[in-house]
Formats: sequence, C-alpha cells, structure tokens
Amino acid sequence: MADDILKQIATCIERGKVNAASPYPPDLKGQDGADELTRKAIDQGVDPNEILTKALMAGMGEVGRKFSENKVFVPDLLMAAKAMTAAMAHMKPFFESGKAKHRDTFIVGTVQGDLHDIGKNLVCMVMEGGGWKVVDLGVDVSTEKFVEALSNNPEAVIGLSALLTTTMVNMEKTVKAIKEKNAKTLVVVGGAPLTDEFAKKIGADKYSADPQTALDYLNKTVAA
Ligand code: B1M
Repeated sequence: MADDILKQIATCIERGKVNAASPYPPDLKGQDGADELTRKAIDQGVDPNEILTKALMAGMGEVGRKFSENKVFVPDLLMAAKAMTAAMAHMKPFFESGKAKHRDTFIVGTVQGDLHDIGKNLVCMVMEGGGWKVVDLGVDVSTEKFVEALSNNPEAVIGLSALLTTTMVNMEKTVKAIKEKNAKTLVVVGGAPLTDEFAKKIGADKYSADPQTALDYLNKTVAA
C-alpha cells in the first residue's frame, strides 16, 4: 500500500506532474499529481523520510539519469523541480516539527552561477527543524553577498550548496573570503558533486552529504 503511493509520487516527480489541475504531461491529465499524492501519503501515515527518499529523491534521481542519457531535456527538469517543490511544501511541517528555540544563525545559499535550490531548501527545513534561525540567501549568491550577510550576523555559521562541477569551484573563493573576514566562522559545504577531499582542499570546515549531517555537525560543534 505505502509502496504503491511512493511509486506513484516518484512517477509524478519524474514526469513533472505537479497537481491534478496541471495539464502536463498530457497522458496524466486529470489525475492526482505530486501535490495531492504527497498529502495523501502523509495523511495515510507514511513516514515522511520514506516519502523523501523513496519517492521524491528517487523520482528526481530518475529524471537526472535520463537527462544524462539525453532522454529528457531542461524543460523536463524544470517540471520535475516544480512537482518536487509542490510535494516538499507538505513535508515542511514535518521537518519543522522539532522546532525549538533558535540556537544560532545559519546563513545558507547556492553559490554563484548555480540555480539549483531543492537540496538547499531541504537543508533550510532541517536546520529550522533543529532550532536554527535560517537566513536563506537563495541561489546564484556571490561571495560579496555571503560576506555582507556575515557582517550583519557576525556569530553566524555558513552553508554553501553547489550542484554543478562548474560552480563548486566558486566555493573556494567564497570560503576564502569568509575566513578572511573571520577565521573562526564555520563553513559547511554540500551538494551532489562535492567530496570530503574537495571540502578540505578549499578550507571548508565540513563536507555534508545530506542535511542531517550538517545539522548534527553544527549542533555538536556550536555550543547551544
Ligand atoms: Co540541473 N543538473 N542543470 N537542473 N539538475 C544536475 C545537477 C545534473 C547532475 C543533471 C545530469 O546531468 N544528470 C547536471 C550537473 C552535471 C555536473 O555538473 N556534474 C545538471 C546540469 C548540467 C544542469 C544545466 C547546466 C543544464 C543545462 O542548462 N544544459 C543547468 C544549469 C543551470 C544553473 O544552475 N546555472 C541545470 C538546470 C536545472 C534546472 C533549473 C532545470 C533544475 C533545478 C531546479 C531547482 O533546483 N529549482 C535542475 C534539476 C532539477 C537537476 C536534477 C535533475 C535534480 C537536482 C535536485 O534537485 N536533486 C540534477 C540531477 C540529479 O541530481 N539527479 C541536475 C534533488 C535534491 C534533493 O538533491 O540537490 O543533490 P541535491 O541535494 C541533496 C544533497 O546534495 C545535499 O542534501 C540534499 C538532500 O540529500 N545537499 C546539501 C545539497 N546542498 C547541501 C548543502 C549542505 C548540506 C547538504 O550544507 C550547506
């Protein structure tokens, strides 16, 4: 039962079926989309972590794989992202359910040249759920913008996200500028093409493969 709905959601993400009202893709016209099915799954008591990994991320992984094989194209990725965003709106209260008092400020953004924000938005939800005050600078964030945000919140920690091999290199300049501003500011980096080795090489304090690792690291490292 749970597996069925998870598969249906994954298909909606992969095919970019946002909601029942959406006419795209034509062969799914009139059927429930990622929006309604995610709501239904939550109402049926399916574990939100399973919805995230087995449906949302699985569907996104599939569309990404097909994109690599030239079987789908940028507009398909955009529709998949729209469907994922609609589904994630239902997940927000779950991730925020552990909301506690604000521990500290977490400034986060996707680095310059990079427009991918779904992973970064998940990081925001998990950090907020962990009691952090999140300052989300959005996508395509310049080094100067990160440094300016740090000037306004000198005690904050910083999170940088990148999804492209061509933009992960922009992280190095940003980490350097942050550390020049304040050598003690913690910088966590994440995103699909990154590695632990890369994070060390550019002087970041932590590579985090997923949002929970970032939260656990910061909770442990920054005194409450
Ligand atoms: Co693009 N894209 N994309 N894309 N896209 C990828 C990343 C790609 C791998 C697809 C592929 O080829 N298979 C490829 C990158 C190749 C590379 O560099 N190695 C790619 C490309 C090439 C491009 C364009 C260049 C395509 C073009 O125009 N020809 C273009 C670039 C635009 C730009 O940024 N300047 C482009 C555009 C887009 C869209 C705008 C259409 C859309 C993004 C919409 C949006 O984000 N609002 C899009 C999408 C959807 C994807 C895929 C399919 C999905 C990304 C995603 O949201 N994943 C992606 C292929 C894939 O990943 N399978 C792909 C789900 C998300 C939950 O995972 O973001 O990895 P992820 O986040 C994870 C972790 O990485 C981690 O936590 C999250 C949860 O576990 N994490 C952090 C992320 N940031 C973190 C920060 C942290 C900690 C953890 O601490 C601070």
